[in-house]
Amino acid sequence: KPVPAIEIRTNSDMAIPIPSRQLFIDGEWREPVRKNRIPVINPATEEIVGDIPAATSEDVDIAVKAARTALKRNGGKEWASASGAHRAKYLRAIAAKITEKKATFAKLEAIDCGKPYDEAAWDIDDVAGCFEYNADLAEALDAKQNASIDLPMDTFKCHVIREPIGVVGLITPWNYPLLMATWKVAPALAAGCAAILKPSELASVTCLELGEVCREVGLPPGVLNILTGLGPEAGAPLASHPDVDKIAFTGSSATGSKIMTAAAQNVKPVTLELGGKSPIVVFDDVDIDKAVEWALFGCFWTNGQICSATSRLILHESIAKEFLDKLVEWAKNIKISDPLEEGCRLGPVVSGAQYEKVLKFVETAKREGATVLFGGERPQHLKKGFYMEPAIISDVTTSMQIWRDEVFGPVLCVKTFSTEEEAIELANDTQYGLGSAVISNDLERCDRVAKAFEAGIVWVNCSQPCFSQAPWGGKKRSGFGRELGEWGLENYLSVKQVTRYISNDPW
Ligand code: TXE
Repeated sequence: KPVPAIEIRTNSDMAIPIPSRQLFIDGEWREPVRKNRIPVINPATEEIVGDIPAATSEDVDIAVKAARTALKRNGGKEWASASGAHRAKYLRAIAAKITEKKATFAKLEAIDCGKPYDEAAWDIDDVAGCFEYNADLAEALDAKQNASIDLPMDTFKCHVIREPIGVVGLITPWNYPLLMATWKVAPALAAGCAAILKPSELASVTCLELGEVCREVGLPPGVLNILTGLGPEAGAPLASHPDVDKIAFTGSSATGSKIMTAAAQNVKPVTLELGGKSPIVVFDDVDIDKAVEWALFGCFWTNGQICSATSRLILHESIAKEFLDKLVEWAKNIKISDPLEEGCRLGPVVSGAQYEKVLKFVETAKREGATVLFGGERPQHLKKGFYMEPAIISDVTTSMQIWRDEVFGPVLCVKTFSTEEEAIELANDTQYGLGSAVISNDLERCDRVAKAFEAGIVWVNCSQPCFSQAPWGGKKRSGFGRELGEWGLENYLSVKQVTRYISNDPW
């Protein structure tokens, strides 16, 4: 369904050059020690449109030192032990600058990762909102300091101090480049930590621009350092660095497992937001048009490249035919184009490698006996770029790869059910546990199903909405820990009890 366009535009006046940047360390732009760079490829054209610096372990060492110094400077008064209200001013200034540059950020995001411009613009609003929300949390933190604890003995008094956990490493993916970084950077800074952000090598451009924003608002040097580079060369040394106090990661389960192993070497805490294979259960009492719309949105939003994409449609058998006919009809009408083109709803997949991977998933599904109702191929009108028609796949069994594994692309697989119990069993038939959705007019049933879902997030009569205030994270192989809301801030705080003996009697 059409959504209001943000601005009238043509493709030609939208394309902008990729700024040439270095690593952002200690408040300055610095060339990487080994001087290497990684090309930036526009997935819509397959052309190289710029490059980003490639950090290695030497740069990680320099950035970690800068972050540690930032925490200690002026006895910590400048940042770590300053009031939350002081830090909130910087977060608000960052939010304001990003809003001011919204169109530029959105264009860069669209060119870098293939996200439709309108979606990218909404992401940038969310980025600014997340900085604002964490500014509120930083201010509220001041009132929570020195809270006293009731003890069973009046010869002792106890209070609790909430301190920043220290230097944190933040490793992020390419699907929501700046937003995923913000989910980590904003609470880390609100808590008083100093951070090293390592965005994905596939989409780092807007994260580097965040460095420029930090410079413009005068964020104290070393509080946020941004190291672009390859996973094994820049991410791995950050995850295993002995002077990093915590790692927060969003990405694949395989890399998450490596990061957990590396963090274990130094006994440091990790939060992991990993993959998903989220279900959307549709009962037979629904308004079919509305449910079709949520099913499409839930799986094809951001080209299906969302960890929480509801990519398994579990459909009541009595409405299956009508529902699928409509779903296919609507999927055919989704506008696939250059992300900068007006009205684009589906852009290209992020990279050549990811494109090949997604096409192979569809091939394997066919080979295993599933039926492709629509899509899964290059649209005829687009000769270049990593484009694919959204795929809808039925006749799926629970042993097929398409049912079991995360695709991370525009591919929806469908199974039917007849009873509520069967629907729940199918929904939970996955190693993952991130998102889940139920669509029904019977709200009591929705409540029952929501409780039965083995997932960290449940959507009722919708799919994918996400708010800075509400906790986000998974169960099972989708990881652990919660981002966003007050839970997100807790990740970056360490709690210290101070207990004083107040009696004059000797112990
Ligand atoms: O992910 P990685 P990739 C899934 C999706 C995709 C697959 C691979 O299915 O096809 O993962 O994508 C950094 N130590 N998701 O290769 O490797 C890396 O540089 C430390 C789902 O892009 O997980 C990047 O910054 N860091 C996912 C980040 O980890 C390392 C989103 C994520 O990359 C590292 C993205 C290492 N050894 C992909 N190796 C989601 N669930 O949101 C890589 N990195």
